Amino acid sequence: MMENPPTRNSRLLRWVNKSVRLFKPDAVHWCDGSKAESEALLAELVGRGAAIRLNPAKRPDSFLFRSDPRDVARMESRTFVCSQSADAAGPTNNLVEPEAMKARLERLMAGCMRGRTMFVIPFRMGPAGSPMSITGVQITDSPYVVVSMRIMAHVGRDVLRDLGERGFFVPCVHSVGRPLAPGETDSAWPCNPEETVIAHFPEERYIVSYGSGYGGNALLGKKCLALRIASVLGRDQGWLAEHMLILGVEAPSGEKTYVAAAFPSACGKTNFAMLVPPASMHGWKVTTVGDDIAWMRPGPAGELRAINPESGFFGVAPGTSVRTNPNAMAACSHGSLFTNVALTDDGDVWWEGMTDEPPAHLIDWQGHDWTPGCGRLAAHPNSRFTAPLSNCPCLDASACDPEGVPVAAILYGGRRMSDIPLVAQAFNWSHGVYLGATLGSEQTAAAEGRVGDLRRDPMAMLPFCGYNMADYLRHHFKFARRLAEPPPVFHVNWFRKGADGKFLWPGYGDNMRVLRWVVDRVHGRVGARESAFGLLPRYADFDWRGLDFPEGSWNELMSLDRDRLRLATLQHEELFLKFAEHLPRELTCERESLIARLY
Ligand code: GTP
Ligand code: SPV
Ligand code: MN
Repeated sequence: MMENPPTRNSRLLRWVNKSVRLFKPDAVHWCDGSKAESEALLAELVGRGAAIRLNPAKRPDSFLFRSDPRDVARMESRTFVCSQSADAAGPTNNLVEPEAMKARLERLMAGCMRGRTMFVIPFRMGPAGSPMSITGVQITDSPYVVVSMRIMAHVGRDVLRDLGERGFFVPCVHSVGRPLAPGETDSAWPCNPEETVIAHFPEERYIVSYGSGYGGNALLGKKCLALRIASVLGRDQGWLAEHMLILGVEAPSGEKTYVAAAFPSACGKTNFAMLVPPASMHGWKVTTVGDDIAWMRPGPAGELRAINPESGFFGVAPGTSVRTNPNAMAACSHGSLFTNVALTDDGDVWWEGMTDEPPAHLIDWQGHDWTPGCGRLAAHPNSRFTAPLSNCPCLDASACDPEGVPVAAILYGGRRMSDIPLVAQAFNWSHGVYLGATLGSEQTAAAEGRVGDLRRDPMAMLPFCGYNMADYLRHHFKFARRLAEPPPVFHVNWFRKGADGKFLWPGYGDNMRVLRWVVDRVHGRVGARESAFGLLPRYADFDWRGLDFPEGSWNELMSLDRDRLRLATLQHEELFLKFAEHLPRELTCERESLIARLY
């Protein structure tokens, strides 16, 4: 079974052998990341009805998957940070003691791969030759995960070659948790929702995920490694792992400014990362480095440097259209995987918002006939496309630069119907950390929970921080001291609604107007006025070419209600109380000066 493994890394071999003994798969397959390997797996999946090959004339090299309706999003209630102490995991993570979790997993996972092939996927997060890149090896019994990982991470023979005999890697174990009895036919999307566990062992840099095949639960390089484990590595090694997109802004003069932005799940990172400026803003251009995760560290001159550790996009499908995000549409036009979207009669995909008029007939995400007005959604709200970075027409020229790109500004944003203005600049880094730490957002379909509920989501990292959230906030202050000059920080909100329940701000491409103000602030070209919330643009500070946005609407969009802001500080206090003695003093001071500004 283990004849001729393609590595001599002894830790890797020991771990793979141990996994074989425990999980008892029928076969072991070491993945080489080749196109042929992926094609063979996809052909097999199509053959047994677990995937649908889309019409090659419409969407070449692309496949549709339908998940079990109980396995459609990240499961935060089943996600654990198994640290040695409750203090290390902090008040916002689910904690189970490492030894107890391991005992539970050993019981749960004994023989869990019976009747299946165990795949070993060596992968790299980050550009080739980058000092910031990290190697992982995922063991999985899901061929869907194998073909997805090949898009989302770098998978190839070079990973094991570079790892060598002693190189560091993060071991990631994954099983769908559905062993097959001899002769038993497999379901199209095997999973085990009752027993799902996604466990992180931060001290050991080790991940085990059982029972789910979907997204961040199963593609372990993404949230598990590149955010939860990486945040811990960042704490220990002096860098930051963030739930951030990275984009480049090119001014008509050719000046290039990189911006990183943290928004919670399904709050517009992909759209913003691939923004198409309005035609009226001649010469402004946006390029994409990443749409979900940023790893940031101080560069040689004390500048802030960032890489996107991912090689693909795992983007929310609904709402994506030629009008809202033509670049994402192009990125998933070929060589892409689709999960839980609808199938058209001519073998293409469709989802809510892709076109104004829905097709007259579809097969919905659960495989049922669908017609407009039938009262059901055709695509699941958290349906996604998996597309390679290289497909993106607006990919930044430095997206794969091993040194990363220099980041000149950081944005934090949430989905807030009321109270929060379109944009504000923090007075300084400390105030910026406060704005990020107290970020609130209305819950989306990207995770279980009631959609629309407002929750505090510090730095958009609430579900992704692998250690004590308060220590993570403290790490931001420590980190900034290693920069020559901390970058300016901004707070944005595209989602404010008027009394009529409609969005006040057109959003999407028009967010370029906000981005331009940000870039102009970075380079000291435009003013701002002081308010209790932060530095605000004046109406005249914005580039309004091509948009008729009356000053009255602007005033509504930017308005601050002192009473409501005062009330909000109570919610901040509620969060801070949870952090107890771990809360950085800087944040207590920031809250005090905010309260002072409100009287
Ligand atoms: P994850 O991949 O889950 O981390 O999320 P993401 O932040 O990349 O999500 P995505 O960009 O796919 O967010 C999509 C949601 O944001 C959709 O509901 C869009 O309609 C909405 N959205 C994006 N940009 C805007 C905007 O400028 N204005 C408004 N009103 N909605 C927006
Ligand atoms: C998110 O929920 O923030 C995502 C999707 O980016 S998943 O990879 O499923 O976590
Ligand atoms: Mn995300």
